[in-house]
Amino acid sequence: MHDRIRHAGMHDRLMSAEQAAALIKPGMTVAMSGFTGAGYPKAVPQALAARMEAAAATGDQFRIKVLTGASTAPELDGALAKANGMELRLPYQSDPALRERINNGEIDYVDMHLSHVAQHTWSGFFGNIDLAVIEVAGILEDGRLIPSSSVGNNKTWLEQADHIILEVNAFQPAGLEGMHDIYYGTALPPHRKPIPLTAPDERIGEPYLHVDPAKLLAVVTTDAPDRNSPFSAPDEASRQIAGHLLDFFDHEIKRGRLTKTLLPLQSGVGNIANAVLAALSEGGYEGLTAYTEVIQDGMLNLIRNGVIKMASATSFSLSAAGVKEFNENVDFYRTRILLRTQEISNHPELIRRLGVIAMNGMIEADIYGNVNSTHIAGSKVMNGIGGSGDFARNGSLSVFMSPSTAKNGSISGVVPMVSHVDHTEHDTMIIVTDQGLADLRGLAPKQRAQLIIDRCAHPDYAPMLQDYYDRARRESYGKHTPHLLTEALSWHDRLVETGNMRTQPDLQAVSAT
Ligand code: 0RQ
Repeated sequence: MHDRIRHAGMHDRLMSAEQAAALIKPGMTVAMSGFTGAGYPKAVPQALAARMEAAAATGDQFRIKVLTGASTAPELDGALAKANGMELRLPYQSDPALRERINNGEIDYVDMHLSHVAQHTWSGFFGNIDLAVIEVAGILEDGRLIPSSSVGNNKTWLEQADHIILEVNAFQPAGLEGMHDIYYGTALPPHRKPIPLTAPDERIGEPYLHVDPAKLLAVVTTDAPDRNSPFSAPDEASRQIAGHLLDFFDHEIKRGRLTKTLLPLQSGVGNIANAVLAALSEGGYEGLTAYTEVIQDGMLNLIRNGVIKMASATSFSLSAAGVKEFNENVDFYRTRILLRTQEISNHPELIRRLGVIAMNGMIEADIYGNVNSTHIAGSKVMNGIGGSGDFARNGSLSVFMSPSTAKNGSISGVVPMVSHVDHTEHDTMIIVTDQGLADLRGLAPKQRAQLIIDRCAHPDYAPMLQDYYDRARRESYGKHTPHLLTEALSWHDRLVETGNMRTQPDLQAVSAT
């Protein structure tokens, strides 16, 4: 471990996770590293959860506010949620235990654009940051830090927190050193300057994070892998979605709006995004680039086989097999991957300049192209908006993808009106389901509605949508974006009441066919 902690003075701060966790007091605002299950602290949060549980056993409440880069893992979000130790959490999560507490109303969750977190912190919207707990891959002789498998908000946390605890994780490959590009030129208005990045592979910063040694309270050593959840093999719906999208890219190439190298790709989280990446490797593409947040298995494969020549991101999100592949070939990947802070990976200025193709999953879209990425039946959060809004609003193409039904056909992915809006009709350009693809660019609301019903709705739901839309066109108060307001959310209402979006007659009609 001494080769990971090369700064002599830092050895004095070495202590156990339990000793370090004892520095965290109830009511504190604690910023932690971690983005999509990578680079999060693994020991201190668990020791902290044990203290919280001990407090609860004696009738005391021990809760803190937790800020991260994005989602973490059972050792952090899961442990603190189970211990009922969080009063507030931001900006993105995907943990089942945490989700349950949020949806029970026990934790306040600020679901926000990931590119906004740093600047909102600098502006003080989250109050004082008492402490930061940051995983790093190592500490240099001069005290600079080798970032871990994610960068996320770590630069901001190190700068803004009063005190710092570092976890040095020996499991992270030493070869991560040199893979990061930390830009120290961001500022608040009116002092902003153009960010000098014009291609995904450009370096504009330095490979290390800075820390003020005077703020450093503790250094804890760990040797544990990241979350590495498995990806399921692409199912039929995912393969169909990928097929429609690739046909669309070919069409755009023929029309001269894209070239064979496409434009820098952003790909969201989840199985569908992974399936699209897998399909790209069979599409005859080469020399592609990615300007994205997360590198998951599908993207690693594309880099491995040369389809993607270079990827810029802020984090990994790999399966166990992906971690093995990465760790064994880290020297190969270090020349092809750059990890940046999330205010740069998700920066609207850069996404717009580079013309990124944004491809993200969704919960549902409505007939006009408004997209809900986050909520079930309007009130239960799934994960969060993450970076999807940063990319959708600013990309040159914004694609949203979903199977046309969920939960064995009881839910339609296309509804009359979304029950929560994350991406408005103005941000959504392409909607894809297993049924087909709707290119909404240049279309007015009524044209969009008919195209989405025709191309994207499942055959079980298309007649219901057509019936709603036909009546809305006749009876709506206004005829620009026709709606029947008392009926628009009835599909969700029915889902909550009966577990199914279809009415009894609809169900009978479906079972009769
Ligand atoms: O539930 O896990 O219980 O089976 O949602 O759905 O179809 O497997 O798709 O994994 O791509 O996730 C929108 C959640 C899609 C994701 C979402 C249920 C479905 C299943 C997962 P189960 P699928 P995916 C960059 C970009 C927001 C953040 C983002 C997401 C589960 O893409 O979180 O884009 N996006 N960030 O059954 C009820 C519906 C449903 C539904 C799907 N209409 N009603 N349940 N599900 N549709 C990354 C970051 O920002 C970090």
